[in-house]
Amino acid sequence: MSSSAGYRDDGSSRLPGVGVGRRAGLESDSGAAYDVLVDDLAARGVDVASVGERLRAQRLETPSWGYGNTGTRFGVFPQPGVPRDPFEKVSDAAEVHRLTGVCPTVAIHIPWDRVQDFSELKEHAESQGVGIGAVNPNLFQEHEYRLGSVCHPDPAVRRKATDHLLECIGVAGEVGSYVLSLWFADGTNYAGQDSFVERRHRMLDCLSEAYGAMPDGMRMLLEYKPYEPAFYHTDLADWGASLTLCQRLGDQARVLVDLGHHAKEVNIEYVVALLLDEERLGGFHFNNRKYGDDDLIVGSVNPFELFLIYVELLAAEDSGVQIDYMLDQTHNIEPKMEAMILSVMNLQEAYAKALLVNRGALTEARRSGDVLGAHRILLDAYATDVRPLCARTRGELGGSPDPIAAFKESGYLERMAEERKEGVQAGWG
Ligand code: RM4
Ligand code: MN
Ligand code: MN
Repeated sequence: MSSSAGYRDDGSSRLPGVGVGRRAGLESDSGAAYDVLVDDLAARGVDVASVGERLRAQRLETPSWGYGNTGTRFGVFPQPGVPRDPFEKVSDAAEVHRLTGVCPTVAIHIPWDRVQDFSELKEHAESQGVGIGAVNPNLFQEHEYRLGSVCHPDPAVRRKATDHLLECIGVAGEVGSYVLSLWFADGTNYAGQDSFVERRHRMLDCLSEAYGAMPDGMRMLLEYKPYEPAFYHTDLADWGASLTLCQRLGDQARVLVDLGHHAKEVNIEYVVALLLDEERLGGFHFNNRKYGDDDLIVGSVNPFELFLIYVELLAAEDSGVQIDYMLDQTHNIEPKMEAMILSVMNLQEAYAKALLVNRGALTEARRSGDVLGAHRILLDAYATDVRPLCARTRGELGGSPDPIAAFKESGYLERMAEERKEGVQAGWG
């Protein structure tokens, strides 16, 4: 049997806790790979120190629901060690932060993460070195919401939905969060079922009330999605629907882009640029998809698209716009914490590559109409192996250069599987 090209499997390439055939050094912060990269970047005129500084400032929020059991409508596969309550989910998020150094907050979903005393959850998070981030109201599971929540034809159901939004604003206050992140399952399944415009007006009324109740400094993020669970129309179907509603609500209402929530051929980097130019991009839900809202590991399907999105996002950083970068994934068959760590690494790499784009040369190529010259400037950055730089960054932040290996070696999962073997694991519902 022949070995794959360029690799020898004589055992010398094995790292403890890492699968067979992995090259050593790619996630190492010391050694030749890093030095070669730095030399190469310096020769290309890259200011490596400032790239390092930007990388160290990257922040990514992980979702509490990404640590619990999830699945599809066909089934849910439980995994050993899965948290049983919001406190344990926060502990897992804190472990991801310890290993990567860039995930200091965790998003919560209410009622999935409802606890008796939210100040206790906040204290628990702080004791673990993290904070609570976006608060996500859940307006899609209760039976009253069959025809929608804030768009429901019955005012009593809209009242209930609005009260939940108000409750979540209160929760945000208790946990020290300044982000109310909204996704609505509202929509219809059949043509003629309800009036598009009336539903939109109902939503605007409910959201205006919630918006008015937000304290200073709190932001409302409005996520859109073209279909599912509604199959004929969704009340916030695309970026235009979210943007125009935000414009009606006020400056603290911003659009949230979830990478899984577009029709298949939509140019997401273009949407990002446009929303940034309108100063209305407020949040991101990172994940990846092949077909629908698959919630797979970000960068696993289309890493080039992710890079191009970051190329646009850099403009936001230059203008100082606040964007909350969050992961929104469900790890159905893959180990959850390892999946989260890999996602973070993929985001660090995409960001690092975007930072390497030679902006001056790009502007010049664009001005002179050098179509492929401009394109190749992006390709050059994308083709750079930035893993040693990202590894160095994690180490500098107190995390681990190779966080997946460190996670496996730590025995955390085995300990949790033992500690959490009694009781009911957290999951949807
Ligand atoms: C939705 C959407 C929301 C998330 C729920 C669980 O499709 O992406 O952001 O909160 O799933
Ligand atoms: Mn989402
Ligand atoms: Mn989604």
